[in-house]
Amino acid sequence: MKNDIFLRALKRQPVPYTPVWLMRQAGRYLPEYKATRARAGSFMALAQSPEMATEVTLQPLERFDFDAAILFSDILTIPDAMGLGLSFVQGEGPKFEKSLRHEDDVKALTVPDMHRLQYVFDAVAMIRKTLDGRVPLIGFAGSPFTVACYMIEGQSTREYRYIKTMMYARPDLLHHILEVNTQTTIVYLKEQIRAGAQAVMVFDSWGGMLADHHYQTFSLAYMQKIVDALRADPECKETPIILFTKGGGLWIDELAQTGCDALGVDWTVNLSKARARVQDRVTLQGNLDPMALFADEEAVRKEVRRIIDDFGTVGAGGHIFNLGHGISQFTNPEIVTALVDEVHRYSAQYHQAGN
Ligand code: 1CP
Repeated sequence: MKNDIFLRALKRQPVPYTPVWLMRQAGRYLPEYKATRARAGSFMALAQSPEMATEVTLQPLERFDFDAAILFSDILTIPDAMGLGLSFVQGEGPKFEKSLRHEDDVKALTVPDMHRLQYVFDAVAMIRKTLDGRVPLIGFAGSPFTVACYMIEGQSTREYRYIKTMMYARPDLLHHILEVNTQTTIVYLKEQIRAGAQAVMVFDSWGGMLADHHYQTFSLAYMQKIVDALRADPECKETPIILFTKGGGLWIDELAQTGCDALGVDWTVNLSKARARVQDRVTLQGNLDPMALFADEEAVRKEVRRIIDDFGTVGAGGHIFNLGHGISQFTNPEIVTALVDEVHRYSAQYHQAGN
C-alpha cells in the first residue's frame, strides 16, 4: 500500500496529515465522467461494466490527491437485483418500474441471487487491481431504511408519504422489507470485501427524517445487524466500517455504540462537540457543507481550516476530511484542488505524533 493514511485514520492510528476523499467524488461535476457516461448510454450500463466503472472510479484520483477511492456503483443495485427494475432518467434521478406498496408484493420479496450483483464484485476486483496499492478502496451499500425509501416510493421523494404511511399503518410490512434488505446487504458487503474492498460505508441518507424512537427501530437496529454480521465473519471482521446517517447528529452516541469504526457527520454537527460525545471511540468523517464549494478559493480554504481547527489536535482520535453530503454536480472541479491542498497542508500541525 503506497498510501494507507485513510485506513490508519479509520483505526485511529497516528498519521502525518488528515486524509481526504469526497462523497460522490466520481460524478457529474467532472467533464470526463460525463464523457464516459455518454459513451455508456445509461447509468446502469456504466455501473454494470467493470471496465467503465474502473475508469470513472479512477478519474478523480488522476486530478486530485485524494487518500481513498470509492467503488463506482449505486445504493440501488440491490433493489434492482430484487427485480424492481431500476433506471436513471437524466435530470430526474432514480426510477423503479415497480414500487412496493401492496402486501402481496412485500411478502414476495426475498434476498436475490448474488449472481445478479456479480458485476459489482467484478468491478471491485478490477478497481483494486488497477489501483495497485495507490490508495485504499471503499465499498458501500445503502442502509436498509434508505434503500426501502426508494423501493416503496419508487423514486426520490420530499415527503416520504408512502413509506411513512406503511410505517404507521403496517409496520410489520416495513420490517419485512428492512429484514430482507439487511440480509441482502450483509452478503453484498461481505462479497465486496472478499473481492477487495478495504473499508465499507453504509449510506443512511434519509434516516435523519425519522422521529427519535423510529430512527432506532427502523434504521439504527438494522445497521446494527450489519455491523454485528460483518464482525462475526472471520474474513470481514478487521475491515473498517463507516456509518453515515445524514441529519443524524442527534444520534451520534447511539451510532458510536454500534461497534463501527467511523461515523460520517454532516455540516449541522460541530466536530469538537461530536468528538467530546463519542470520546474518540470512533473516527469522525466530514463535514464541510457541499454548498461551500460555490464560494471562491479563499473562502473554501477558510472553511476547511475552521473544520480542522474544530476537530483540534488529533491525538487518540481520528478524523477523515469529507463533505457532509455528496458533491454537487454544479461544482467547479478546480476548487477541489484547493480543498485537498488546504486539508493536507493545514492539518499537518495537528498530527505531530504521525511525523
Ligand atoms: O446519471 C448519473 O450519472 C447520475 C448521478 C449518479 C452518480 C454519479 C447516481 C444516480 N449515482 C451515482 C454514483 C454513486 N451513488 C456513488 C459512487 C461513488 C462516489 O461517491 O463517487 C455512490 C456512493 C452513490 C450512493 C447513493 N446513491 C446514495 C447515498 C449517498 C447520498 O448521496 O446520499 C443515494 C441516496 C443514491 C441514490 C441516487 N443515485 C443517483 C442519484 C442522483 C441519487 C440520489 C437521488 C435522490 O436525491 O433521491
